[in-house]
Amino acid sequence: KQSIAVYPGSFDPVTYGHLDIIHRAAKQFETLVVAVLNNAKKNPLFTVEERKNLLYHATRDLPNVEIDNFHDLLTNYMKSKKAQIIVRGLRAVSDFEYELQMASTNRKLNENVETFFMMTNPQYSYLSSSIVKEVAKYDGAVTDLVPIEVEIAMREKFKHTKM
Ligand code: COD
Repeated sequence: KQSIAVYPGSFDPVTYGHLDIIHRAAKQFETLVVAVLNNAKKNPLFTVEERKNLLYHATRDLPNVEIDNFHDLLTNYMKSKKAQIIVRGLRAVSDFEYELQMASTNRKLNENVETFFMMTNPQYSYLSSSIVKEVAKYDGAVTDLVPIEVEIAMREKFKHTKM
């Protein structure tokens, strides 16, 4: 019955793990809004605009995917978009506790909000933005982990941190 779903996250930066979820979720909803959190507590590598641009490039072949950003509470943002479904990805048991906490909090804040979980593609189950940043920082190969634009953007960021 629902036509719009929101896939929220830090996306610092987007990886093939995120993109796998985006492709699959886009098939299930009329519109999928990928929403980047503005004021992440984790000291981000990319600005919100940079993260949005990378997402925009990576999803340009998906006409029903929108890229946006939000600040403060996710449930407030959902209200403004008239959306009631949150999409999240699960990689391992270790994700479960945090995800349950978030889904329950969001439900408490707005009882109409439902969180839909999608299992990771086993091919990407080990993949996270932090791992990708670490590999790129030390010049490891990230070609199979992120789109080429993301790889170039990371190299550019880390260029100055090397001695
Ligand atoms: N395979 C499958 N899924 C994956 C993979 C992978 N390889 N990698 C990541 N994912 C999934 C994650 O499990 C997650 O569901 C999603 O992709 C995004 O991941 P991240 O790491 O970019 O995003 P998070 O977890 O940092 O996002 C957290 C939010 C920004 C959604 C959260 O902090 C939030 O909503 N903040 C706003 C404040 C708020 O409303 N708080 C109340 C609720 S707690």
